[in-house]
Order: sequence, then structure tokens, then C-alpha cells
Amino acid sequence: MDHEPNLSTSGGSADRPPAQPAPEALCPEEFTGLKLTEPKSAAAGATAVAVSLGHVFSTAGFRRGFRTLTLLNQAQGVDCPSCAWPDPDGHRSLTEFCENGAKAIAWEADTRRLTSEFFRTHSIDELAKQTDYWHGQQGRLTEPLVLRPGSRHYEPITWDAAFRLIADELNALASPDEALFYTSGRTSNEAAFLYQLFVRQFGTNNLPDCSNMCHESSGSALTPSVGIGKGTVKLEDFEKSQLILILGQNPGTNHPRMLTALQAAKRAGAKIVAINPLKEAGLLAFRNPQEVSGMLGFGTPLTDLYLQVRIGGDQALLKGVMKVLVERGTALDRAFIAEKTDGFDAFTAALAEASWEQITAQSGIAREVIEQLADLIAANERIIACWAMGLTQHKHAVATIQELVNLLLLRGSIGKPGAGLCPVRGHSNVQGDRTMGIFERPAAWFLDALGREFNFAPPDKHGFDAVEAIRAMRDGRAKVFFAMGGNFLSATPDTEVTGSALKNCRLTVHVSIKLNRSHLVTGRTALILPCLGRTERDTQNGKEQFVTTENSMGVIQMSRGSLVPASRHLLSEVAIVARLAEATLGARSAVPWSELANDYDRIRERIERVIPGFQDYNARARHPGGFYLPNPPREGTFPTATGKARFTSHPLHAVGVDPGQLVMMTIRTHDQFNTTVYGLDDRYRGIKHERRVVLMNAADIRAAGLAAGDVVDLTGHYRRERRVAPHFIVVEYDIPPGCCATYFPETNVLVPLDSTADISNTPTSKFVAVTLARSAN
Ligand SMILES: Nc1nc2c(c(=O)[nH]1)N[C@H]1C(S)=C(S)[C@@H](COP(=O)(O)OP(=O)(O)OC[C@H]3O[C@@H](n4cnc5c(=O)[nH]c(N)nc54)[C@H](O)[C@@H]3O)O[C@H]1N2
Ligand SMILES: Nc1nc2c(c(=O)[nH]1)N[C@H]1C(S)=C(S)[C@@H](COP(=O)(O)OP(=O)(O)OC[C@H]3O[C@@H](n4cnc5c(=O)[nH]c(N)nc54)[C@H](O)[C@@H]3O)O[C@H]1N2
Ligand SMILES: [Mo]
Repeated sequence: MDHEPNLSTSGGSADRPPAQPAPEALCPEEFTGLKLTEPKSAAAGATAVAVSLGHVFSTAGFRRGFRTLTLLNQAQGVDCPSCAWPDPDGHRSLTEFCENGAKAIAWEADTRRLTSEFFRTHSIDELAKQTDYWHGQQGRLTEPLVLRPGSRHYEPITWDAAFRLIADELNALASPDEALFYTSGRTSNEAAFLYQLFVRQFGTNNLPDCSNMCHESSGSALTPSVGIGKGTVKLEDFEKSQLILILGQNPGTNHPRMLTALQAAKRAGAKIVAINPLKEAGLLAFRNPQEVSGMLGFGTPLTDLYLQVRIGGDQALLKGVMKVLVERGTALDRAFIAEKTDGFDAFTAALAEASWEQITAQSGIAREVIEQLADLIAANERIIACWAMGLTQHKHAVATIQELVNLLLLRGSIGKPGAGLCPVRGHSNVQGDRTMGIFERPAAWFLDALGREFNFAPPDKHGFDAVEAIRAMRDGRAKVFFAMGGNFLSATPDTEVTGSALKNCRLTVHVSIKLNRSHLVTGRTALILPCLGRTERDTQNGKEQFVTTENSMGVIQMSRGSLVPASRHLLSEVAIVARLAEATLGARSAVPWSELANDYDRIRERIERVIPGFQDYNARARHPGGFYLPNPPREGTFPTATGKARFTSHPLHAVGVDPGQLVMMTIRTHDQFNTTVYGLDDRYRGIKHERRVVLMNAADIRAAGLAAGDVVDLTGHYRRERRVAPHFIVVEYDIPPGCCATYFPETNVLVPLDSTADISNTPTSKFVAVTLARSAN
């Protein structure tokens, strides 16, 4: 590649330039053979069922697959590891899973095995050249592995030796702050609680997590405005709602069980508004596979008003809607505003500043259409607002989400049935991990309670988030990287910078269930620690254990695996943390690590004493369906500094790119879970068998002198930096002019490390300025 080196400009300087990983190790560039069909106009239905069963039985085998599917999301069964959408509180149908949940468990229940022979045969360089899809198809990891300094092959290592090695590296650091402890969002409450306890006893708050790249902007927006960094609705609110707004979310693919809730809402008379640059099938109509009519192909139309907003145009759109409402004055819930909120006057003053020219130009939505949306909002008072990555991964994400809160506050639509805020979480326990203290900026009350319970002084200096962690490794300020799950290399922005940052470490460690790219771009020494998946039986000290998770609506529920573990050498995440803590801290820690790891009830007792809302944890976790954590805004009280919900005033932020550039968003296909690629079909969008595509508007294709099917190189522009991702096929698609879309993680190489959201520091993965040029070869 003939582009300038793209090391970011901020942060300190390295003692020596970090070694660059080979570009092909970061993302292979081969084409797989694009096939196009018409985008679908409805989601799910019989195909979804056939696809799910196909995935499960081909990788997990019939008995293993069937057993897991029937236990998925049942009370006392396995919490589906795919997404954080809640299960119904009462009746659950036997098939309370979706196509993508089925793919997730098929992937985990894989009967293929990765043995030491595999790693003897394949060097990490050979493995790095394979695609992410291929990595996932090699089967489950079966024993701990080490990559020794200078070697290109992983080899087996005993658990004891592995823990000793990590402990020695950690204890040799000049400061505990030179170690980083990442968490992905599948880790159970029990494992997460022990993990953060270990990290804080070791002496640092360096606990970056996937949330930093995900819903961090939501938490940052909600905490000051409503007093809690979580959503305020329950599942049952959907059926009571009159109007549901869905912004920047593709539920048909990423939260398919949400479609059942939308269908129920629709049948009860609700209207649905979708705000999205793409016409996503799952927002258009739903054929419920649990109903005969759905299987026969009859769908429930979902969306009443579809606004194809320009990428990054949501704040402008929301300002427009609120301008109409405030100017009309009639639809404001004045009693609620007076009694429950503050900041209204400053908010309306800021609103008056936004011009209609700017609002329509930035949103790409005509004033009449914005007024139509305002009419709908004025006509209904039980309004739910749902959102996901289309709002959170932008420079002005926090401001945009706060405008959405402002909108609901105008209508008094928070804290009553059928209304409220619904950030739709991603990973199945990402919300629980935060509740358990996986956070680089812990609250003082949390540290006090933790310190009191375990009789130590937790560090209070804030730690590194994901972006800061990459800078610290790049600059030699962090030397050990430990990951509890996830695929840090591929999930983070600026893949080349992250790759060299990881290579700059003395030690990189991954607790994983399958091979991924982060195992292949490593520190001087690297370890892979294979753990139990959520579907597997977890026996400690002869007793079967269960874990708990928290879903997107704050329900804590048990998850109990029942499959025979993929290998007898696997340890649970809890056991891994406990043994690592014993090896590292030794006599420095008075925590009875093995006692806790031998019986997870003992961990839950400790959680109950440290974190509010977990009274009677062990009893209530055993209760079918679990229990709700307290959520004051849900009940209409706002635990903010002033005790009121807060209208937040923001200027209308200018968003845009230079002439000739397009705005690129990086999105998920229907056939992946984040960096895990299950297959190559983005079925609903009609894009099959190819991931290296760029979805463009017909006019932009023509203006660039291109034609559909051309192969282009994408150049990212940020400040004076240039980044190149070569070889993408142009696909003509219904997307607003000036916008284009590519798939995550292939284009993470173009997402600048330093381009992050204000306040939340989340990488702007949905807003990258790019130009396109026909590839030379
Ligand atoms: N099957 C499956 N399920 C998943 C995941 C998965 O990869 N696969 N990932 C999980 C995780 S961790 C997460 S966080 C969630 C992610 O769930 P989503 O947020 O639904 O995932 P994305 O594909 O990132 O989609 C974002 C949507 O936002 C739209 N969008 C992009 N930019 C803008 C914008 O500026 N404005 C508006 N209004 N819309 C915009 C895109 O067109 C797209 O429809 O899903 C979770 N569930
Ligand atoms: N460009 C771009 N980048 C993005 C995004 C985007 O939209 N665009 N989305 C961002 C978002 S929302 C998120 S949440 C992050 C995701 O970032 P991560 O959470 O780091 O990535 P995943 O791909 O979900 O991690 C998958 C790996 O987790 C491991 N794993 C699976 N199950 C388990 C388990 O039970 N235990 C353990 N220990 N390991 C397990 C497997 O080995 C698998 O390879 O990516 C972010 N990156
Ligand atoms: Mo996420």
C-alpha cells in the first residue's frame, strides 16, 4: 500500500517506532464472488427458521444442537449469547430464539476441535492470512497455548505455567498502570465482578471494555440528563406504547426478537417511525416465524413513517421536530416540564438558534416530512425511543442522544407506562459487566463499598478506556494486555495502529473460545486461555454452577449451560480469574479466591454486599425469569444532581465532509456477530457471498465516474492523515446522496484512532470521510 504511515498524532511519543504488522495479517483482501439480489422488504419468516436450523445442525450436530436450542432463553436455561434483548417476563414460547441467536450458539457448540497439532502445523503468519470466517470454522480451542518470544507457532502450556508467566510479567511492571485488562460483553456478572476485584487489588483501573466502542455515548448522555446510564423501559411497555421511534438501529439483524415486541405494539395500535439512512428489511415488515401466518409469508407491516436521514443528520432532524413542537406550543406537557425537569429555557433558546436551512441540509429531510413526524409526536404521549450504533458512534453522539431525551421530556414521555428511553444494548451482558464495576472511571461510592467489603484501598485514579489503551500500548506506556473475551485487534479503530500497539507489548493474553485475529498479532509473548462457553456445563468442586447476566432492560437472570464442555482442559472465566489472582497477588490479597470460585453463590453474596439492588441475590436469581434492578426514572424520579430530569442545550453541530468526499458508515451484515463472521450472506440487503463491498447512491457512483461492479480503493481523510483500504466492489444501493456504507471490521483500518465522540470517547465508526478511486490492479 502506497499511503503515508498513519500513526496518530496525539499522545506521547514512543521510545522506538513499533514494529508494523504485515498488512495482510490485519485483513485479507481476497474477493469471494459477489451475487446481488433485490433487498428484502420484510424480515424473518420461514427462511430465518431454515437458516437457523441449518447452522445449528451442521456445526453442532443434531443432538447437541437441538438440546441447546430448546434451552435457549428459557427460564433456568441458557441466556442467549447473541444480543441483550430481554425475554418476555411471563409466558415464553418454546422457540424463544432467533436466527442469529441460533447462529451464535451453533458457533459456540461447534463439534470441531483445535488441537496442538493444528498449531504445530500452522504458523501464526499462515493463520493470519486466512479470513475471519475461516478462523471461526476451525472449531473450539481445547487447551492453553503459548507463543514464546521469537517463535511463530503456538505450543501447549499447562495452566499453572500460564498463570505463573502472566503473574511474573505483571509483577515485573514498574507500575500496575502499565497493564490493561479488557472485557468483551459476554462475561457473566460473577466473572466480571471477580475480574474487576482482581484488577483493582493489583492496583489499577485500566479496565477498558467493548462498551467504550458501543453504548458509551448513551451512558454519558443519560446519566446527567435522567440520573441513570441505562434505559427506562420494560418489555411490556412496548405493547402499551402509542408511538415507537427507532433511530440508528437494524433490529431485523441485530435484535431480531425485538420484532416480536414491535409486532405486538403494532397490533395494539402503536405507530412506528424508523430513522435510518438505509431501508432495513426488519424495519419494514415482520413475518413472525412463531405464527402460521408468518411462516406462510404474511408479514405485519411495521413502519408508518420512514425517514432516510443522512448519516450524522439525527441531531438536525431532532432539532427540527422540537422546533415545530415548541413553536406550536400546544403539544408540550407543561405540568411535567414544570414539575419534573429543569433547563427548559436554555434549551428553547438554543433551539431557536438552529436554522431550517441547516436542519434540512444536514438531515436531508424536507421540512414537510419533519412536520409530519412532529404531528405524530404531538398526537401521542406514550412514546418510546429506541436507538443503537447509528446514534452512538458519531462525534456528536452524546449531544444527539440528549436531544432525543429532550424530545421525550417535552412530551412527558419518561417514567410512565408505555413510554421511555430504550438504548438497545449489544453484547448479551455488556450492561451487567458495567453494573459489576467493569469501568475505567468507577464512581467513588463503588470503590468505597468494594474497599470496605474486601478490606483494601482500591486505586481511585481513572484508568484507560479502549482508545486510550491503544495509545498507551503504542507509546510504550502499557506493556501487558489481557483480554477477557473479544477480538480487540479487529473490533477497535485504526487496525494498523492497534496492530503495532499490540506488537509493542511484552505480553498479550486472550481468554477465548475460538481462534481470532487478536491471537495472531501479538506481544513478545502471547497466551491463549481457552474457557467454557455459556452453553456448557460449569462444574466447580463437584457442583454444577450457574451464572447471571443483565439484559438491556435491567433484568438479572440466571444462565445455566448444559452441554458437555468442548474439552476437559477448559476452565470457566471465574476459575481463570481466581487462579490468576492467586498467582499474581499471593499473600498480598486476603480474598478467599478459590472459595469464591468453588461456589458462585459465594460470589453473589459479595456482589449483594457491594452493589445496590441485589438483595437476596441468590434466591432471586433462582426465581424463574430473574428480577429487575431498581430504575428510578422508570418510576418517574430522577436521581440527578438537582433531582430533576435535565433538558440539555446544545448548538446544532455542523457535520459534513469536504467536497468530493463521501461519509462512510461501517455496519454489520446479517451473517456476523461483530468480528465473528458466520457466513457471507447479507440476506436482507440482497448482498451475497462478498464482504468487500461499498454501498453507494446511483448519483454518487455516476459523479465519481464509476459504475456498479467497479473495484475501488477507499481513502479515509482525517486532519492531514490518510488511510487506505484497497479493493472494494461498488454496489448501487438506496442510500442518501453523499453517504456510503461498508462492513465492519473490513474497514476499521479507515476509522481514525483520534476521531472520537465528545465526552464518551467512542470511535466515530459511523462517520468516516472517504474518497474512492478505481483500483490500479
Ligand atoms: N446478529 C447480530 N446481532 C448483534 C450484533 C451482531 O454483530 N450480529 N452485534 C451486537 C452488538 S455488540 C451491538 S452494539 C448491536 C448493534 O446493533 P445496530 O446498532 O443495529 O448495528 P449496526 O449494524 O452497527 O447498525 C446500525 C444501524 O444504524 C444505521 N445508521 C448508521 N449511521 C446512522 C446515522 O447517522 N443515523 C441513523 N439514524 N442511522 C444510522 C445503519 O444504517 C444501521 O441500520 O447488535 C448486537 N447484536
Ligand atoms: N468499525 C466498527 N467497529 C466497531 C463497531 C462498528 O459498528 N463499526 N462496533 C463496536 C461494538 S458495538 C462492539 S460491542 C465491539 C465488539 O468488540 P469485541 O467484543 O471485542 O468483539 P467480538 O467480535 O464481539 O468478540 C468476539 C470474540 O469473543 C470471544 N468469545 C465469544 N464468546 C466468548 C465467551 O463466552 N468467553 C470468552 N472469554 N470469549 C468469548 C471469541 O473468541 C470471539 O472471537 O466492536 C466495535 N467495533
Ligand atoms: Mo456493541
